Amino acid sequence: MTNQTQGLDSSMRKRGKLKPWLREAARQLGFELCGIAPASLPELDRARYLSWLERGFQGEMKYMEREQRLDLRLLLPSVRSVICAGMVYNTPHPKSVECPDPARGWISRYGWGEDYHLVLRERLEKLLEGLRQAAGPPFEAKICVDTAPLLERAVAQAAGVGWIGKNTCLIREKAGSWFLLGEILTSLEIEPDEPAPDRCGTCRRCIDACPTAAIVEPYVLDATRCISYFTIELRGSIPEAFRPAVGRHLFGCDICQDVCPWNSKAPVTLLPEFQPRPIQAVDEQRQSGEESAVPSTPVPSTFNPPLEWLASLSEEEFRRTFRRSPIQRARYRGMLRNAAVAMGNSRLEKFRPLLEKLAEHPDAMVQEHARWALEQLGANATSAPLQPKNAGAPASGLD
Ligand code: B12
Ligand code: SF4
Ligand code: SF4
Repeated sequence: MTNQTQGLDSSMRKRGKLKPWLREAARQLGFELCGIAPASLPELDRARYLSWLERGFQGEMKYMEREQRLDLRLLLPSVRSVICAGMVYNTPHPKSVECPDPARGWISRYGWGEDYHLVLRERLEKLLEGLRQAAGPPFEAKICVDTAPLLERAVAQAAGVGWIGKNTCLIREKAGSWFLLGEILTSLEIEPDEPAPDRCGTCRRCIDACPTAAIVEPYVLDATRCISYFTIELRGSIPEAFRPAVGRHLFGCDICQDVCPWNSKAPVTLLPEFQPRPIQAVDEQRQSGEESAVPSTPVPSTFNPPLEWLASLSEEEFRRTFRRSPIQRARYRGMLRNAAVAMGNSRLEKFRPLLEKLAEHPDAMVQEHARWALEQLGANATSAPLQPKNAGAPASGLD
């Protein structure tokens, strides 16, 4: 924030200028989007969330069952307003649907760089610091980024930041959906913004493109079918029926956003935090001339990396490479599991030695996925790789 915005006088609130100040301060801190929501959630969102839980769509994500999500006062008893901020993480790199090479794996766009929880929180702390100076009398506040029990998209929609699309992502005209959300709950009374209207219209591209038919109805996502859930949240085995449809995804999935027309001209960020990170572990190995099963092709970054690179990382290299990265969440064994599935789906014989090695891994889950992958090579070694669309997934709930 510049000195100009920091040095606001304490009568700012009375003059009704707090909101424009907030938007400008947020923008200077890198939040392209900012809006104010009232402290209570719309009734419809509450009902939809409860119905989602009743249908068991949270799967193993037990943290989703904490009903504090319905009452912001349980997070901050004095809450009167929520400042919702969105930060674009899109970069000029191609989309997953434009990168068909089966020998490379897809790490979802938000996973290329720094952990967004840290990036957003650090900046929200600065915003709050500025707000304390600008708003006058002391007030209470709490910062949330993703992990707090809060329905972030419902709150952001109420704050006019965007609308919840049929793919369940928050979308905004011109900005698309490649942005992440963070909030400041505050005891300050700030005039709320108008909720953003739904602009999905008759489009259903995301529903049709989802490889696992996880968007079971427009605006309703069964997380237990979503590749993002399988590759990041699930700690155990990926259900066999879904493995072919997981394709070459290593961490998360971007397909339902890649195909969204509102993302066709989405803005990009220059923030270094969101750019793909170089794969240092491999570079270091190369420089030191260490023998390893790393690929012979160049491995510049986390953008669309060769599968054998990930499958060859030691646990220590994994930790070093993904320090301060959201990929840590999937854990080492989870990423090996995902790499095995992707290598199996590639049907490429060149992965056989690596898969045989993973089939001997001390972790039983990694072993089992590697054995499954070897069967895929054996079953149809000469055929073309599976296409992502509904490949081998159980019947869709949409038909
Ligand atoms: C659990 C979770 C997941 C789960 C479940 C996702 C889900 N859709 O529920 C999994 C692991 C699958 C996941 C995946 C992803 N996630 Co996530 N995730 C969350 C988390 C922690 C909670 C989401 C939640 O509350 N789900 C519960 C359901 C009920 O909520 P909902 O889907 O928003 O449901 C609303 C609407 O669908 C609507 N609705 C329901 N029925 C109906 C019917 C009609 C007719 C209408 C109009 C509306 C409607 O009302 C519901 C309540 O408001 C949030 C952070 C947070 N604390 O909120 C991040 C969050 C939603 N995730 C985020 C991201 C980036 C992703 C991924 C893109 C990551 C990736 N590339 O893999 C994918 C996107 C997948 C997708 N299509 O949603 C961002 C989304 C940013 C944005 N612009 O929307 C969030 C907000 C994190 C953040 N702080 O930025 N995620
Ligand atoms: S599997 Fe991929 S396309 Fe389908 S809902 Fe999940 S993130 Fe979207
Ligand atoms: S692809 Fe179409 S239906 Fe899906 S979220 Fe985007 S605009 Fe809405």
